[in-house]
Amino acid sequence: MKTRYERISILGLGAMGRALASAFLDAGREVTVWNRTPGKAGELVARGAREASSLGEAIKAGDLTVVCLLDDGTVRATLAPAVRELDGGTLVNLTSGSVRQARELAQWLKGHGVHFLAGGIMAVPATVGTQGAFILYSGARDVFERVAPVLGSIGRSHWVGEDPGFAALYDMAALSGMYGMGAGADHAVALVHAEGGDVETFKQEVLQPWMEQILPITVAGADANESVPDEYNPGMQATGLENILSASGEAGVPADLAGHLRASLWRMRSGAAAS
Ligand code: FVH
Repeated sequence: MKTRYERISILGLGAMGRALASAFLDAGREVTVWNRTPGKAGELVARGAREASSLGEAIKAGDLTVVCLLDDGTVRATLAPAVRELDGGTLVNLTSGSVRQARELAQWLKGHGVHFLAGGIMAVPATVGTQGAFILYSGARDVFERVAPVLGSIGRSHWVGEDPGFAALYDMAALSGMYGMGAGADHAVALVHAEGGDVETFKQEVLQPWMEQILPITVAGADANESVPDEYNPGMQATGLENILSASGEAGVPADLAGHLRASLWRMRSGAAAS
């Protein structure tokens, strides 16, 4: 199959679908868009995109179909009536979902003759198409190699394996890290606020530089089954968490998160002591 994928069809014009379409337009591609609810394509049409009046029309217009909808159920329900139109075509799904969902979607589309790649977007709409954005892809390597040059317009492309579930796996795992970091930052700010500290100063002058400094050590020490770096000394960390629990209690800030972290570190310390 030889195509340069000049014509891209985007299914889904939520915040992310619009950002993807915009980046493809910036890269000079011929873009056709479709959304369940019409009326979201105005700016894109003004910049040269074409709005399809039906899903089938959108699929036929593209060499490459890029799907970015709410969730896996939405993708299945949307594609089911039009799956015959996709036979022999190439589809990249950038909708977030679970590992099993990605594997099952890949199997279903393969059964309909579709060249498929699963994706996980490591970007927010505002960073799509910039240097900071990167997208995880998994599925057949030859499909990835064919479409990678085109997909480079929306962010740096990382192929993470033949198993179509792996993009979702790494995406969900990375988001888990992000939510943990976010919950920690929320708790930190709540503490400062409750004790009358200057939240903005704390965020800019303490929290951000501290998190930047500690991030590589935290990531390196993330696998409790591996040897723990000296700096991570779980015994010291578990004792240190007691101080956060005390500070939370004194400030009247719920300490659930620190409580969970303490339990986890105590488990790690027991494991380290046993080995
Ligand atoms: N936005 C972000 O920051 C994150 C970054 C990482 C990746 N996620 C994932 O991207 C998917 C889409 O996210 P989104 O931000 O575009 O989401 P919305 O703005 O809420 O748009 C949702 C689109 O899905 C369509 N849709 C919803 N339900 C249905 C349905 N039953 N049938 C057909 N389409 C449906 C919706 O259409 P409409 O409501 O305008 O008619 C939008 O096109 C998502 O997986 C994130 O986890 C984004």
